[in-house]
Amino acid sequence: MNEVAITRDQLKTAIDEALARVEVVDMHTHLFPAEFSGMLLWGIDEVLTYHYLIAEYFRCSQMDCDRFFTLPKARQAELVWQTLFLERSPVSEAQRGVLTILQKLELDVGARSLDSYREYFRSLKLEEHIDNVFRLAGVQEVVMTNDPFDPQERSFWKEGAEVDPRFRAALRIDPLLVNYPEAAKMLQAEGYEVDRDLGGNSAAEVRRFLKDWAQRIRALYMAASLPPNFSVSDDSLGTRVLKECILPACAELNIPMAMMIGVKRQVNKELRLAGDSLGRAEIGAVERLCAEYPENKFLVTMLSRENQHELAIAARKFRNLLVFGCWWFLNNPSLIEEITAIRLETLGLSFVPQHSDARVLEHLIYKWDHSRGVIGQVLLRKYEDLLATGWVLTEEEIARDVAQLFQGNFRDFVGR
Ligand code: HDL
Ligand code: ZN
Repeated sequence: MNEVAITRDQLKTAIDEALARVEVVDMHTHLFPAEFSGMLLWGIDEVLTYHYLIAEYFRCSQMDCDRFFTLPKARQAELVWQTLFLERSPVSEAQRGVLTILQKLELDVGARSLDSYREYFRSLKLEEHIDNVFRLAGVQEVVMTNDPFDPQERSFWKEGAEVDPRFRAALRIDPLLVNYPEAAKMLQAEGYEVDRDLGGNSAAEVRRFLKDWAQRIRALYMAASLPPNFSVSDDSLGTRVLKECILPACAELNIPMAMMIGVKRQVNKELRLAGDSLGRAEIGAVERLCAEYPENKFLVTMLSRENQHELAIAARKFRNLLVFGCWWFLNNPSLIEEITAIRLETLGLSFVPQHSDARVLEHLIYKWDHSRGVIGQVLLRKYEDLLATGWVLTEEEIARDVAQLFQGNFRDFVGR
């Protein structure tokens, strides 16, 4: 080994530099390229009306929810800014994220001037802004959430939209799993001979639908979010669709199935997109799928803190299982730190530490800045433990490890 060994007091700089240099593959977002006109959310008013902030706004406001959502987006943003930033210190992760975005865009955070921030965003050309945001966030590629059940998105793909190569696709198919009879109506309308009971030739036709769309959008994986009571030991329609349609199609295409488990949809319908919550799920469902379908690859993230240790242990048992991200309500410094330490201690470097779940373009800036900081601290502790044994480390090896975590593991697993 001809590289220079680094000392304990050089570790932090080496890790920080490796994290700053690595170009992340962000494997789950809700972003779209500029050509999907109108579907990409960006700018300060979209940042301020992110559903994470809407939930926090209603904790501090007695405004009627329905009335709030009838207001123009700009007015909603002003109410959030006034309530969560001017009337109280913005200490929550989502609130702090807004300020990190402004700071990294070199705006005057101390001025607290929404008008001046709006003036900056009005001056931008979207294509240049996308380049700048990817650069600031250190992101090479993002994977979208592409919903074939969304008429607007369906028409884009059917028109053969040329897609910015930085935006990769994932086929999102929740309705097939959580409400197959309803999903079947759309498939029928699209010319697939399925019936609402998955009888006759329906399973083959659902597989054809999945393969058609996965190939049309060049999906890196298929994905679905699943409830806390997700189970595969029943013969429900959802389980049959998973076992007879989705997994065979994924195996044939050699792409993973991503399962995002533990979401409790719409516990408070008044909050709309902000109305979802979480629950602890049953890890046995993940274990049974990985064991019974060794020819399939599973990307799994779970929403409950209580599921994290057992998910890491499940990944120790099945190499066709790749654990990813600190999803949604777990995407907070205290939990990223705890979860990343569990994963490094049980899985070494064989996991994907984070995805942004960015819904608004500028989220890439704050979510990756904050996560790099926390993950870097955990890596520092682990490398310090290594050096304490007399092990020798080089900067090149740290850069190799960081690239594996933030790019390589995902790319190797999806085979792209
Ligand atoms: O189902 C999902 O993909 C979740 O990430 C939801 O979109 C959720 O609303 C979200 O944006 N979480 O960050
Ligand atoms: Zn998401």
